[in-house]
Amino acid sequence: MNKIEHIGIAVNDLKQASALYEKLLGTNCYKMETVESENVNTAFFKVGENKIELLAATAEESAIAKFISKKGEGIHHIAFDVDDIYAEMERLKREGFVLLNEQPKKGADNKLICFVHPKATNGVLIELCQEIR
Ligand code: CMX
Repeated sequence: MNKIEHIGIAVNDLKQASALYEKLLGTNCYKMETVESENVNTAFFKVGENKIELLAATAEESAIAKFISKKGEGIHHIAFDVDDIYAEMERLKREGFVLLNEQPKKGADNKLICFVHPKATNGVLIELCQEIR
């Protein structure tokens, strides 16, 4: 894995949280995107080499809605940049991690993504992401 690509933060109100993070980080949101397959609206911020992704649910069955109802708003996942997501998924499977999808999915911000179950990683949801070139 190359670096932390972004940290995902679950929020109730994307507009309100975006305005707050713009103030906090002193930079404007550079992208807002809806990922229909994940039932989320997202807002991205650049912080040096890294990014913050704010996520709000668009449906009750969204993983974000479930997360907030159980744990409240807060850090939802840490995403790592990888060069070859297929190879990393195979490697993690061999190491005994539980992957939440068999094949990479198309995620926000032009990425192929795969999640690792938080129960297999000390309670932290991990995302692998590879830029779609
Ligand atoms: N971080 C840490 N723990 C989490 C978690 C998270 N983000 N989401 C759920 N959990 C915990 C639950 O609290 C629960 O713990 P306990 O058993 O101690 O209560 C456990 O994981 C299992 O939870 P669950 O209720 O049985 O399962 P869920 O239906 O909530 O599913 C998960 C959890 C991680 C499998 C599911 O959210 C998932 O598949 N996530 C991947 C997809 C995703 O998160 N999409 C949204 C983001 C998309 C994007 O980045 O664009």
